Amino acid sequence: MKKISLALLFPVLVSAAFAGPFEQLRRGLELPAVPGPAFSPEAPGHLQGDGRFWVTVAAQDKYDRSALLNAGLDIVETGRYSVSGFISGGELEQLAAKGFQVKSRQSIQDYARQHLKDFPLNDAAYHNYKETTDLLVKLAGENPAETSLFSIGKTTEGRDIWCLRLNPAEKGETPSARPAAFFMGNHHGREHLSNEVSLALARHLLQNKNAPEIRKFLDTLDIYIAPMTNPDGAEYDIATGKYRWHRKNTRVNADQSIGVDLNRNYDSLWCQAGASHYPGSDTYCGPSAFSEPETRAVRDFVLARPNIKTLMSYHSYSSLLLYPWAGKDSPVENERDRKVFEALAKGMTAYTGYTPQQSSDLYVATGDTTDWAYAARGIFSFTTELEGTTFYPGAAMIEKASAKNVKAALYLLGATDDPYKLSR
Ligand code: 0X9
Ligand code: ZN
Repeated sequence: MKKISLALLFPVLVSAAFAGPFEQLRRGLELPAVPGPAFSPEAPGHLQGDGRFWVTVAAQDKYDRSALLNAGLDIVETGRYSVSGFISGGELEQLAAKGFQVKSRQSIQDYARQHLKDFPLNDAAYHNYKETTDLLVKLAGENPAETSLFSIGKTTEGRDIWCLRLNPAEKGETPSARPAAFFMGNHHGREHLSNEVSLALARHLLQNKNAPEIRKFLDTLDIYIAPMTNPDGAEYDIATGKYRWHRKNTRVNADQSIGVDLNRNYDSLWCQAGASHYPGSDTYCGPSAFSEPETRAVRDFVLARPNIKTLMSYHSYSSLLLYPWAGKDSPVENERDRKVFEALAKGMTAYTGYTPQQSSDLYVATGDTTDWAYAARGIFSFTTELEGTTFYPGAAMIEKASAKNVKAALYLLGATDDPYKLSR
């Protein structure tokens, strides 16, 4: 009931956020006024109609963080005593009543005024969808003996989700008995760095294909790299020439809000803890598990390839390496598997310097890629939260994050032949 009435209220709150009533809303909630932006570039018209707020809320531990996620907060930054992130106007209104202490809040328009300095012109080094496609076509064209390129499915808007396969023995969708590793980027639109790291991995493997340490992978493994799992979301994020902090895909929901959170749409405890049934929420789980063409494409790809042993889903940001379970507090039940997860995490973070931990130690969130892949197929699946302090860390971060994450990926590839060797 509550959710239905919130959904009905949402358009009202959104429009209230854009005119005089916004001030009323702020006073009505008895929250401190947000200090004005340090400077005032042109109004962020590209965010018109976006009713989200950037908030900082007191949170002491993973239980507080999980409760906040359940209350609709899309947690982006985690501090010792607080978290920050985006929340819809309707869900923000409920936070105080639910016992949370909102330390600061600002509309996404004010947040953008403070954060959009000279981007995205300076970010030309990042690959948009066309550039990503072109690069993959180029890599495949230059390395016909080692690679093949195919689409694992179409998105909501009809874009292809490209997957580069590195395997000289089997091409395209031909099955393989070789152990396989599957790398994915850009489940979340605004996390453009995750596309770059995936592309850097593909480039590194092919540029060094004759070096013995890479050749052994090409000769024995079946490697798949899908850098842009959510191209609609990534394109939507940059479509106006200014970033929109868009996380989800671009499905138009019943209430006209945009998008389903693909990392809440997998069928692993779907839409229980840490996911929202409210379409306007950034963690909206969708109308049903696998309701989205993007997650169905990943599901069908994985289920069709029982040879997949390891999986990496790149996200940003926080410098973390996360492994199941994400959807519950308890550790992976199978002790041998747990040892493998911990050993792989330790091995990879030796190269990145990131913090290895069970996903739910960050917060409990259901329906993510890695829980599903491990539960469905026993795949050793990881989420990397790349480094940085923003979704838009600038061009220099591409090289920095890629260098260490490529090394971590090579470590993962080194274990893909038999991950259980790490439990012995
Ligand atoms: O919330 C997510 O989907 C991931 N973080 S992000 O900031 N990139 O959105 C984390 C997924 C891992 N799951 C949990 N931490 N429970
Ligand atoms: Zn993400």
